[in-house]
Amino acid sequence: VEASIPEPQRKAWLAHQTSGFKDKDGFETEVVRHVETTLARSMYNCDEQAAYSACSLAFRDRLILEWNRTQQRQTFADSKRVYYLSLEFLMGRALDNAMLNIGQKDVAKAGLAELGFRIEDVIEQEHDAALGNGGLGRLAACFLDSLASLNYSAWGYGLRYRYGIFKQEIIDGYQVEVPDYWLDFNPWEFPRHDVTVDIQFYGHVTKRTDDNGKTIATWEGGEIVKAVAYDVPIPGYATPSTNNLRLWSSKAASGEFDFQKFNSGDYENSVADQQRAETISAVLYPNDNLDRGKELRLKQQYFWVAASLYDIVRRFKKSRRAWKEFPDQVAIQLNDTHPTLAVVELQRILVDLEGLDWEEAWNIVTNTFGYTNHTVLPEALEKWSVPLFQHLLPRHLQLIYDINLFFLQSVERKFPKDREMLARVSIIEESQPKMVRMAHLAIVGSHKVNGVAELHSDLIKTTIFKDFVEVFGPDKFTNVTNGITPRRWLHQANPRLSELISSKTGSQNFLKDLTELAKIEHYKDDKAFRKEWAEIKYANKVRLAKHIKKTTGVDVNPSALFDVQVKRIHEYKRQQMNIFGVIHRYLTLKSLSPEERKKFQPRVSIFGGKAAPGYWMAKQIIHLINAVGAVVNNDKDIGDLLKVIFLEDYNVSKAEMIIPASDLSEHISTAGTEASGTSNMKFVLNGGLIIGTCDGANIEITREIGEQNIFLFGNLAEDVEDIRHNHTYGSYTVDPDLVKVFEAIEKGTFGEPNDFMGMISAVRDHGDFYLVSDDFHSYIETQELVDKAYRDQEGWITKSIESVARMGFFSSDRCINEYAEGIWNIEPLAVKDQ
Ligand code: CGF
Ligand code: PLP
Repeated sequence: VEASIPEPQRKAWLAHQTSGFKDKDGFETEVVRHVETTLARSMYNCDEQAAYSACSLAFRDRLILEWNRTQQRQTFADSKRVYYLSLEFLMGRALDNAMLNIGQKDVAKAGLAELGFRIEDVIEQEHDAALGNGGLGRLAACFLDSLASLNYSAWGYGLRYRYGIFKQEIIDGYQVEVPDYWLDFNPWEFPRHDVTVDIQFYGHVTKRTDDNGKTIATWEGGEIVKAVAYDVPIPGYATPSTNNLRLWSSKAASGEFDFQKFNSGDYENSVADQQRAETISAVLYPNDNLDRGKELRLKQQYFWVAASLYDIVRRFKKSRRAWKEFPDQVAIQLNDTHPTLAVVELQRILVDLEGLDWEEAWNIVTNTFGYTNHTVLPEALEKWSVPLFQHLLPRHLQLIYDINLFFLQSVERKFPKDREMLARVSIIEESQPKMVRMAHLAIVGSHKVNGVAELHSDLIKTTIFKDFVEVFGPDKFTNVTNGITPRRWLHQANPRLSELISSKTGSQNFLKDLTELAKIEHYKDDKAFRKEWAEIKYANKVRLAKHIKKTTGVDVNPSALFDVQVKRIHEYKRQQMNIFGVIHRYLTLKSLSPEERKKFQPRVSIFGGKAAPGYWMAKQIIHLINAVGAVVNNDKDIGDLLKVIFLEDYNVSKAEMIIPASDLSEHISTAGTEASGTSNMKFVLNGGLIIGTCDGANIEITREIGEQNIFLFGNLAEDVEDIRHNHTYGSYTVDPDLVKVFEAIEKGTFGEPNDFMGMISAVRDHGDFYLVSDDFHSYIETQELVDKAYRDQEGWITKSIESVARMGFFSSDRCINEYAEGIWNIEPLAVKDQ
């Protein structure tokens, strides 16, 4: 790298390489410098917000040096890069993570203390970067952490939404959505006004034949929008590697605004172009596991994919290699079907712009892409109407038809005369209007397709993608079980537990190789170790109890069992079953004498999560939880025996506080519906036990930690279809305990019953699609087993320690290494300590 710096600049460059703070005093100097110059404030009026900003800038300076070096190292190595395309990156806060990954949190803590600040208060100033809905976006964020920590040459590509997922307020028990404007001051992004790409929409296609008889298609007309790059440095843990997340922001191509219109008095329209362009990256669609088919969403997808591919291709072309080497240099992973247009866009670049033959281009395309499926829910599988495509992306629609034609011809050769097979696998659905099936396009355009947990990967092969297994053979389909980064989800979220673990494993190496957790199992009978283990959990619960008091006004007893279900609100995740169970518990307690009640295990039922703004049933569930809380929490007969809490605005930074404080967490989806789940892994890694169904990664968690350490219940995925069939065609009765719960709601125990009738009739009158009634008895019984197990505190601690010790498999490092070996064919880049 050094040799590449021109002679006149080398001396200054070398001096600069050693700048940045090295110790506490140096850190303080940097903070003061940033307060006084970058922020143009004085230390006299430096509040916590300014301290946060200056501290972030001091760390950012360090990161950016490493980021530059990393990019240069990767360019010089000229080896294969992986590009992770995700429409969501749920990053959370950056400062704490940067301090820990760089290994300078202690320095910052001491420095801030000398300047008169508590580091916790400074960290709290940061606004979450919430560019995602839930599990899928957070998985992408964990992957970025692992890619950098493992020294892979990797870039993330996403959209820079001006508004991330909405902020949730609970008013009178109802969810209210408030816009999340998070960009006021964001020290973690670098605008790259020099890196812009023109993106075309609409227009028409003309075709002509060249001198060699080849058809040349040209996409003309329409409108152009500018994509501007914003770069976010991603620090690896305990390595200098600092990767890049590039987010695109949309801007009008035609400059600021139309002066002519302005001068002629047409004020509104003078800014219309600009506003229309900026709308593209304005807001994240707030649906999790639901496709709504809105035009603006398709615009977002193409805008982001086209800008990213332009960037990737430009980088490849600098190496002056032959096109056929593209897949040796570039791997692109499609996170769900959202970026599937990239398949078509690359084919367009190669055929229309670079003049390659169709076959050669298509070989390059299919060897470049991999596709990750995250759901089997039909309402989440993306489809776009053909007329919409025709209007917005006319050339891409033609290419899709060509891709489909060649694909169907190959299918026909393999399955002659099987018309139905052709209709089933076709990329075009012959409906009214016709639809483009994005998952089919993603499968046809990729060399590997993976699910995100074993059960899920099996299910996609036997259900939604069954025909494709016959067409392509089973080897194209594989599994990579999800993982989580132990840096954020253990070391950062639960520092005391991390420290206790390192005191027994002998180092912090378990944060790089999570299987080293196994060593703590030797200490599971060690009295002092167990005592500290329990104390840490209790302290985390005290902290959460304070937060509950502050935000809801309710006092909860930290000695009670904390039972937590935090995740997006969705019928398939079955928060309704949980709250029905809570009502059952309440009714049981009310029916007992005060003496009998005392034998009951006190519980705090904690819920959190956002409902998509248009998801009526999910909003009703939130309302019922709050309505039950309002009654139960004020019932003098009940006292500390049961509290029901809804925590507002669940997000990554709240998750970091809530997860370490749980005794029991609920992962109770209808079997076969939750592809994996990742919060289940986070809870167990923090010493909480799980009550769950045999679904998603719960199954592999059970295999790793042992059946004795998890509370499984409910019907199995393989039986769900038959049970549903029986609901419709056989005899169907609601579970008697659940009937009593419904009666209590209908009597008005929790306020106006009509407010909750949707939830009741879904179970009672509309076929109970999610099997709430079928699983209710088993759920209630298993909750009783939980109470019993929790009363044996010593037994509980043993389960907790054993579980954590056996969680090594669930690191996102393992997961990323599996992608690297099995899908991307890429190796880490050696990094010499500099
Ligand atoms: O992806 C999900 C989550 N809702 O974001 N899917 N989508 N789409 C799945 O439902 C989760 O089960 C999974 O853990 C997550 C990440 O793969
Ligand atoms: N939302 C947030 C804020 C999270 O932190 C997580 C995971 O930790 C999720 C959603 C995903 O949760 P689950 O896997 O339970 O769906």
